[in-house]
Amino acid sequence: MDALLAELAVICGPEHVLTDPDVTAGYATDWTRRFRGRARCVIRPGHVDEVARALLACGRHGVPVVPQGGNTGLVGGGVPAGENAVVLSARRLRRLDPVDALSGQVTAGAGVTIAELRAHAAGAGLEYGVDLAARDSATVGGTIATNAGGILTIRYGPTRAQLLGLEAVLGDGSVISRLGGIQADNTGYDLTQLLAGSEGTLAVITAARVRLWPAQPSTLTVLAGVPDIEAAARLQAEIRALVPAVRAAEYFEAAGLALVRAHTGLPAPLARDYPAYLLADAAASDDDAERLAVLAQLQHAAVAMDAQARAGLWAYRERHTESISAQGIPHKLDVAVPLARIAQFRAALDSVIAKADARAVVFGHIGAGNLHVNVLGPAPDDDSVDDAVLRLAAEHGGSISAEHGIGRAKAAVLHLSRSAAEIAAMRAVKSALDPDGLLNPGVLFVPPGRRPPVTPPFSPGGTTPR
Ligand code: 2HG
Ligand code: ZN
Repeated sequence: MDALLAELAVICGPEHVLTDPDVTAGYATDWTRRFRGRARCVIRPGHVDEVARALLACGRHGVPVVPQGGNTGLVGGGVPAGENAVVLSARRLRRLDPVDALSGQVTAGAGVTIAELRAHAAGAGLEYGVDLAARDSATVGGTIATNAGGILTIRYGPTRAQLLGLEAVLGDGSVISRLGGIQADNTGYDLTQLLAGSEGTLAVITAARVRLWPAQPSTLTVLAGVPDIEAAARLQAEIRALVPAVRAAEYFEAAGLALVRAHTGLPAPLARDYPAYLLADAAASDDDAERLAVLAQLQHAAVAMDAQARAGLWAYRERHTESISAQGIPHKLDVAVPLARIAQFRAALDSVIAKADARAVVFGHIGAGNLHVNVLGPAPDDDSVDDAVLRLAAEHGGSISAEHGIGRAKAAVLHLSRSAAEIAAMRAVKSALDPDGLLNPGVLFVPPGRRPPVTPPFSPGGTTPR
């Protein structure tokens, strides 16, 4: 056994240092199967002190560390690229404190899943403001590191909006901890917010103090057929104008629905087929429901008012990801564009996809302008369609990553969404906190000597010069 493995076995316990390639392969391959490497080993520390000692040991041996949560990421940010790195799985950091009902807060370990945290909060009559299809595997630590979005973003904001403080270990083994839950705390740089969305490049997150919201469960879900994305964008705006407590506004198209139905055997959701669909979910009163009844686009919608019927409608949206994966390895291009330009973007996307001789399945969180463009056809290592779609989003004043992060997948095109000055500042932060480049090298920033930018640089104001 090499010296580092022996040290890690002492720190974490030999049963928590995994080296069997059949076992470590699952930690070194991402959910899409597009990004895969090999792990020197996988460590599963059970306490923040073990994380700190493990990082020090890896640093002494000059071995990089890839922090990983539930491994549900979609941009290759939680798996190694080569064969040298240690994967640090945070799944055993499973602290879950009693809910502090007085402040509406709770402290949770990085390895607690989103479903567990949501159930824990619900037990106290409160709600954790993040929910997503991967809720049973995605973890608190992973969703903070990626600043995950999800279906409730239009109601409660992304993960970073839920955070009051973090406990985390920096590359040099020092522990920073702000789990006191003080809301009024204006004492300099906000390190919690810095680590949210840092994708494992600055620290290993071990626990979080999060705010909880008064529970406001869904009472009404509608699934409406619409002629196109413009109509879906308009309809969600009309619904949100009439009903104050809309929780989600989701979008999918006929092609995605066909894949879902073929994969799951679900029946058609509506009496006839439509080119596109809007799924909206609200904590609606009877008065709200009556107000919605005036909308012509909802005349032929499916309406669900109990949990089972609501889950039935949500299945058409939430089972897209697995149904697409059953077709092959998708290129997942998670973009956001201003709603005012979403129809123009969608039309231009068709010609980009046709040129690439590919097919696209488009769905997402339309209330947030967030579309998941899943492209099937091109080889996993062929980035040309990725570049074209991401450039198109930037040209339409959008973002190349709405909620999944940059990871390895988009590091080479970060300049499409960030200015040179911003990237320089981000690199300076990285060098200050992780001077030896121990944490997640190759994520967020292209490693030196790799592929140069292929597109014109970002210009302030959100559009790329043509
Ligand atoms: C979702 O919204 C997830 O369901 C996954 O963000 C999106 O599979 C995808 O592209
Ligand atoms: Zn999503």
